[in-house]
Amino acid sequence: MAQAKFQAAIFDLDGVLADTARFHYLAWKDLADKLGFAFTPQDGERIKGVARMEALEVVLRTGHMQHRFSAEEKERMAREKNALYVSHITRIDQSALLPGTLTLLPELRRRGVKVALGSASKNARIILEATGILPLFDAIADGTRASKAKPDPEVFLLAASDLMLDPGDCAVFEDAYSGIEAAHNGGMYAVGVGSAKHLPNADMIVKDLSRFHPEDLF
Ligand code: B16
Ligand code: MG
Repeated sequence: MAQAKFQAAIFDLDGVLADTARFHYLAWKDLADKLGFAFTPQDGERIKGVARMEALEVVLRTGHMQHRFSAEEKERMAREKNALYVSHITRIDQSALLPGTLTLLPELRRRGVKVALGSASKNARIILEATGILPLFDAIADGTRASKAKPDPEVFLLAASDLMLDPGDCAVFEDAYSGIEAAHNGGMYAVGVGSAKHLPNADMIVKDLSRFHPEDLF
């Protein structure tokens, strides 16, 4: 499949660069346990790439409790979940990075390709710092800057704008269906990281970043 050459790579964080999705899952499961319903790893698939308050709705719907709580109670639940999540991610180190992260990002920079983050997470910087990869980014667009959740392209468009590039010059790497949609909604090429079964909408699929060949797109 012949592709245009792109000038920038925009990476999602959880599930693409770092193995932090399981900490989101564990922290939401803790809430479900307290509320008295099961939240399985399969249920956890549905919170991937989803912004915090929307993820809370997904969790509450799983237990048929979405109408039971006030806005204030939901804010408190999200705060507690986040405190538990942050307690996990402040303890991680480079070993939390997924295969390929530590080779691909420096290789792209060596080729003159711009490297940006496009993550829904408000905790992205903590993870980049804890894993030591913060200096590898030319731009960081995360949940502290974007107000609209994927599949809205806002976070990816912010990254492109930081790099002063057109969306069509950027290729996005994503592990979530809604993230692939967000890339397409922004006019960007989308590399799915994971399985074709979960990401049928991706332009290209790699199992993980170690399987991606930079010369194919950059
Ligand atoms: P936070 P990504 C997303 O990060 C996660 O996939 C998703 O599970 C999480 O709910 C969301 O960030 C918000 O995270 O609560 O830390 O702000 O995949 O877009 O890098
Ligand atoms: Mg993700």
